[in-house]
Amino acid sequence: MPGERLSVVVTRRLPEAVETRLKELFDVELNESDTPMSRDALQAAMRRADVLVPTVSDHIDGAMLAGVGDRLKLIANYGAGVDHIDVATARQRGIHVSNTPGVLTDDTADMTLALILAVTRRIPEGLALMQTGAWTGWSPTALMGGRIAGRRLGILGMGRIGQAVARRAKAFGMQIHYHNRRRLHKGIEEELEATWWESLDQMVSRMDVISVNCPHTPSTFHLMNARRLKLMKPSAVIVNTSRGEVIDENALTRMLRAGDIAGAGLDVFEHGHEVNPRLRELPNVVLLPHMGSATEEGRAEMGEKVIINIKTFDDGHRPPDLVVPSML
Ligand code: 8YV
Repeated sequence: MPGERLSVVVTRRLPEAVETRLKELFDVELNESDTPMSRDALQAAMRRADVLVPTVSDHIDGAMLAGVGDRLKLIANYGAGVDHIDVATARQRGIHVSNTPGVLTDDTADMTLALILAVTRRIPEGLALMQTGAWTGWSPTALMGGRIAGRRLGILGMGRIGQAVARRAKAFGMQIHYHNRRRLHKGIEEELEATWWESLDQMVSRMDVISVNCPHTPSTFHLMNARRLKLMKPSAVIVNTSRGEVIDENALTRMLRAGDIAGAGLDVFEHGHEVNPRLRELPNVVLLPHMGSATEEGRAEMGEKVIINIKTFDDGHRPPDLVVPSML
């Protein structure tokens, strides 16, 4: 009915300012518990909402979408990655899906460099020494890591975030290489002094650092499988700020334990927050709790994007960050 406010269900607590603005504009139902909603609660919420604002913690598959009725019209994801949503089925059912691209690029790229440095310069080991009081003073041979300047960085997935990683890594003196479905325009390649590898196998076998920056899709699942991980130089390290599913985590753990790969920096895991316990035991592994986009600024801007997408949809237009299956 004209003038009626949209009913919006938000599945997780968002930054306060985002929640306040959402409440000013729409009839908002919040999940107050700050833990993900159960599957049943989520499906029930989707039945009574015009718009759902989910996060990466909500798995919205075809079976779930089949039982949501006709009311839901927009899934305005709070996040860039949409691999937890069956976008094709949503579209078939007339439900739009939008996301928040662009605003978390710099933060995620910063975290990628932080992981590269943390692993290669052994920062957690130094931190542990200080925190336990075990440091006995400077030594010429203690905690020697590897210099990243001059090293070859192979970026797997050269979208917005991959390119932002390349810019930063270039400033650190690294040599930029990449594998991507599509080759970059010549101008960008020249700016980044980036070398394109059509063959991922060949790139992987020649790099000192691999950075995973591609989304998780059916074609990128386990792209870094046991066979490819084995192609890495034993002195090389791998970092992932994208999605855990792109790396075969068990194979990676085995190789790290055996010393076949020198180290890893992981912000994301194959099974959500269930991290392989063996990974936690390894000194050459830096683990972070999916915090690549966790800045005050980034999370606020993600909220603004969600609001713009809902408002534009409410005004009868196509949400600016509409995700269509052909983009995936
Ligand atoms: C977000 C992310 O914080 O946007 C993404 O795809 O992976 C994260 O950095 C998260 O998805 C919030 O839903």
